[in-house]
Amino acid sequence: MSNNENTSYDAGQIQILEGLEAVRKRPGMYIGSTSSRGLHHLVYEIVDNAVDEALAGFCTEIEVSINGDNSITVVDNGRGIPVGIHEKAGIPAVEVVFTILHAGGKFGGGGYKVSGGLHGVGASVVNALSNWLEVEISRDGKVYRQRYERGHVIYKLKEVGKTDITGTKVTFMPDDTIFDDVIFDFNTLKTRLREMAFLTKGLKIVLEDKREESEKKSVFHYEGGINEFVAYLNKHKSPLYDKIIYCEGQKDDIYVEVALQHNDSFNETTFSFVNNINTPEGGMHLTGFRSAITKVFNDYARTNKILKEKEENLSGDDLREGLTAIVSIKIPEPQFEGQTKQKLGNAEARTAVEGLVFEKLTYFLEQNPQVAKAIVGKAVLAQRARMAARKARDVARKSTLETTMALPGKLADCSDKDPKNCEIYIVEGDSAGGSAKTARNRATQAILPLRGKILNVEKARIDRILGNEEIKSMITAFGTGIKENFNIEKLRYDKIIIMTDADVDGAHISTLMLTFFFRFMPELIREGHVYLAQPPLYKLEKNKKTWYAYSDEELSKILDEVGRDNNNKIQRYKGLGEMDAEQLWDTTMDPEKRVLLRVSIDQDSESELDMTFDTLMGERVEPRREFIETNAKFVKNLDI
Ligand code: TSJ
Repeated sequence: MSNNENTSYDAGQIQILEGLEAVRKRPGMYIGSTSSRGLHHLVYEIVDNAVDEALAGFCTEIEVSINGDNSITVVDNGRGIPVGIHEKAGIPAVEVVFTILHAGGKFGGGGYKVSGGLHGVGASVVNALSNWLEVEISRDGKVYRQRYERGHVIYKLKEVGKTDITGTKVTFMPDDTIFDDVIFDFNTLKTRLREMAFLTKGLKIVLEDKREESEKKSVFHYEGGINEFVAYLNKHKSPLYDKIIYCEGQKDDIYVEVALQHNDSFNETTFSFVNNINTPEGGMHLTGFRSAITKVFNDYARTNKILKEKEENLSGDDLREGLTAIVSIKIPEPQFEGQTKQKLGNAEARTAVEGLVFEKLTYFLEQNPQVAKAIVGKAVLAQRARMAARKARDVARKSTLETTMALPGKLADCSDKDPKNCEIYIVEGDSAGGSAKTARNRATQAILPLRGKILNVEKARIDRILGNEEIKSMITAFGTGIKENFNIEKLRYDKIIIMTDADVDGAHISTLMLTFFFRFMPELIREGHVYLAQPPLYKLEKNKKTWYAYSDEELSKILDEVGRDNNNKIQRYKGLGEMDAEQLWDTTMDPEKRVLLRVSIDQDSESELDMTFDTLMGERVEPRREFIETNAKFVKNLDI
């Protein structure tokens, strides 16, 4: 009998190691990547388990520390992971959690699990990808401990002391042979943990950096939950009304929470979550939210005769102008769809959200007629602007006799018609545009010169934006259309390259263009079609040889190599216009030699990015400078 048990234990052990070995062989399959993003996912994975304990109602506080040696400790005050022998596995339940793949949260009853969504791969994955991991559990008056190294058990679970508290503490050191870089970034963790705290009202999350030189601490604790999330997102904006509208409730086994407030801007900022996981592609819960908003306000506007009988309904877009909202649902078995598995597919989520929001919002508007009037009033203005814009577009279309939209006159197009081979340079200023036209490879490189600063789309309504010449030229040149009519298949160029002077003004112009792309054609950025050209800052000539430097450091390095003497002729480029066509080609446009920066959106902190654009493009001057300096944060290096 005992012999038998031993055999199955060994067999089990072998399977376990094979499971964790698979994780070490192909870490990307489990955590997405071994980049900094994957590294930080290890922390979220462990924290998610503690948040599950909070959702189950047994944990009120989670503490996350970046330790001096760059290991991570996560502590909660929950019940403590069970330590009894797991029936099937024949080992303590806690050991199952850390050594068996996909065992996370699979025992213990009921409740919603954060784990099981996009990450939620389980604590065993973190264990497999750690140099070492230690777990300490306080429960039933005792403290238990176990240690693992690269997933292997170092000693059996043992009792190490007595206690009168309960909870779980996990410390791990990520494996430096697996991750590109094992240094944790305080701000990255801070953003995600803040979001977790907003989404789990009442839960206190503390983040502490204990590394020398960088000691700091942040505490997140929101009794108001997503209400406070909306207030936070609207912090730098002017709300249209004081209250934040909040709907909460349960339909069948789906728990729904929605918070919203309009501000006086023209953009919508809605973030949706399923079991605390961001769903940037939306899905059924978001669809339900949107139809409820459209229906409730149109009903209100009709009932109160704000819309006359013969007038058109307000569109969803009209009603969502200036809307900031959080839609958060908890659902026992989420189905994720789409290419990136980030879109909620459960049809019952749509009915749950739509029904709940319809009911609660209708009641709220009856109680708060001033708020209702403010929202409907803004939507009516948006509707008028939308109709004016449509009229203008119709006129524009008629004047070109319904042929395909004529390409802008300023565009020097390329001759190759296969988008895969083509790129378009958006160039600041006519003179630089002229050099670029001379320099380019006519077959594959198109040039679109833009005059002066482009319109700040954060501060203009749609009719003005679509009336703007520079913006019109970009839209027609790209061929994709915008917003919900955007179609990536129609993109006429594989690369869209922004080329501006390497100074503060140039950075500002780049940012204005990125803002436009982000608001009107975000897929362009998401799918990696947008780039920033990198013109050099210096030219160095010596003994008939030429070097170009793209930064002060690089210039200094070159000078060290060639010798710092009187024969050096250094030119500092103040703008693209100072380069002749040949220089522009050699330094910035030749695909063989140039360096491009590919623009990307950090998916894990899209709400922060939205705020960045807002602070940058709003009135306040102070935050603007800050952004230009941190611009590179959402710009990723890419050598081509
Ligand atoms: F990820 C992890 F496993 F490493 C981990 C789990 C890390 C941390 C910091 C906390 C946790 C965790 C797990 N905290 N609390 C729990 N709770 C349970 O595992 C638990 C406790 C009791 C019962 C029960 O039915 O009595 C069930 C469960 C799942």
